[in-house]
Parts: sequence; C-alpha cells; structure tokens
Amino acid sequence: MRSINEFKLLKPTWCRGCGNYGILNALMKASAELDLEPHNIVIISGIGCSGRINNYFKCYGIHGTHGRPLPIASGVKIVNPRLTVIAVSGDGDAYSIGISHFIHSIRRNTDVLYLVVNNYVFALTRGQASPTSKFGFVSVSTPYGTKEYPIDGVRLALSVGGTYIARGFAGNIPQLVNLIKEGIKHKGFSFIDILSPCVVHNKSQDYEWYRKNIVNLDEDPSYDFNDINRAWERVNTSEKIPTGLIYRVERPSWEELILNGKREIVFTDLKINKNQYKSLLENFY
Ligand SMILES: Cc1ncc(C[n+]2csc(CCOP(=O)(O)OP(=O)(O)O)c2C)c(N)n1
Ligand code: SF4
Repeated sequence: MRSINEFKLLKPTWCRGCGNYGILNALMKASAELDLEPHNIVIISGIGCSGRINNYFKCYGIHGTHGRPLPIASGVKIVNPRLTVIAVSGDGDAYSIGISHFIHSIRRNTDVLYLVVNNYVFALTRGQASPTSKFGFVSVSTPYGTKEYPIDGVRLALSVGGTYIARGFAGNIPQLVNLIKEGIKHKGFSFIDILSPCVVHNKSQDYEWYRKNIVNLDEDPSYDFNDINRAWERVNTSEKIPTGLIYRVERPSWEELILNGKREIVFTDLKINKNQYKSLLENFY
C-alpha cells in the first residue's frame, strides 16, 4: 500500500478546524489504499474554499471556473477513460451556479467521482446563504434569515437516476474513506455529498451539531442500498440526516456507450505531421 505522504503537495491554508482538512485526508487515504498512482489521478475543482483542494494533492489538477468542474471532468474522462477523474465543488458551486451540470452528469452516468463539500454556506465569499442553507439562516446576505427552502443534493440525485449516491461527514474519516474508495471503483457517476463544518461562517452547524443530527446507515444491517424504495423512505422519513451509502445500481457509463470498444482519443493517432502539429500549437502562443 502507498503512503499518504506521496499525495501531499502544499500545506493547506484553510482555517483551523475546517471540514476540508478531513476531506483531503480521507481522499489521500482512499487513494493510498487503492494504490492509485498520482500521475493517473486528475482532480478538477470549482471555485471556493473547497476548490483549493487540488493545490494540496499531488496529481494532475485543474482549478476550473465557478460551478463548472463537471463538464471539464467529463471532457477529461472521455479523452482518457483510464484516468481516475475526481471533481470537487462546494454546495454553492454544485447546487447553485453548477446545478444543471450536476443533473446532466448524473443523467449521463459519466465515470467521475464527484465530492460536494457541503458546509451550507458560500464560504470563500465570506458567508452568504447558499442553496443548502437552512430556512431562516441568518447571514451577511440574509440579515433577516433566508426565506428560501434548501435543496437536498441526495434527493435530487435520487430523482434524476443517480447510480451511486452517498453522504459522508468530514468528522467521520473511516466512513468517508470507504465511501470514496467504493465511489472510485463504481463504474459510473459517483456522488458524495459531504457534510463539512465551516467554523467561521456557519457556527451553528459545528462538529457537535452534526454528531447529534446525523445517523449512519452503515450501522443498520437491515438497510439495503440497492433498493430505491428504501432509499427514498430513509431520506424522506429519517428525523436525522442519513449518512453512508444511500443508493447504488449498475448501469453502463457514458464513455463506455460512446466509445463502444473504440480506441480512446488520447491513444488515437491524430494523423498530422510534425509541421502541422507545430503550426497548430503556434495558434495558442
Ligand atoms: C462566475 C462566478 N461567480 C461568482 C464568483 C464568486 N465566488 C467565488 S467563491 C464563491 C462561493 C463559493 O461557495 P461554495 O461553492 O459553497 O464553496 P465554499 O467556499 O463554501 O467551499 C463565489 C460566489 C466567481 N468566482 N465566479
Ligand atoms: S472560511 Fe469556512 S470553509 Fe473556508 S477555510 Fe475557513 S472554515 Fe473552511
């Protein structure tokens, strides 16, 4: 097994106690346990505190634009499906500006692991209410409390045909490592909504609050994550926020259907000579 040190790059500058530390740690552990090679991983992030993750993880990386990591990830995956492609968003990135990409990526079942760092707030821009903020959340943008009802990424993913739907918690690393490992192994779109305390802009939902308000589905031996009716029942009736693997089903991935046994684009001869290649590159200087 690889050491997690092989994935360490720059020292993170997140606030002390931020949930992003646990998530980065879990991603490194999962990559080490799966013996992934850093040069075969690509992390594509959106914009936000969560988007800084690929500055800290040694692999290929693209710090994309706000809300757009998923189309970039689909592009990388279709060109070279042999890579492990991981996209990372905040809840603002994923469920606000990027919500259409989220829905369509699920629908396509692109073989990408999607981690949504859900801190229920726009953190990098200093604490505005986000699409997951609780009704009544008082913030710099909603001084009288937000009058909008929140989006639940897990329910949305269930309703549009997600094939791997899970929820983790930045304060439960062993569970998150397993969810990430299973998500990487799953041949399709693997979505993990990760509850992540923002200790600066959302003090009402700290680690203690989550520990009191979540329930672990993996501690319930009768729970069957292959049964969509059970999944709906749990997300609709549970008084506490369910975490763990919520639903999983096998379905061919988008790249499998598109490539259909054809050679991957990255290994295809472009059939241009050196001079043509040179003049093509010159267009980008
Ligand atoms: C197109 C665009 N709109 C707005 C912004 C400003 N902006 C930067 S980060 C951010 C919020 C990020 O919040 P979230 O996605 O929840 O991530 P977090 O910082 O909480 O990890 C916004 C609105 C931007 N960079 N680009
Ligand atoms: S502002 Fe919040 S989300 Fe951003 S680094 Fe600090 S604790 Fe983390």
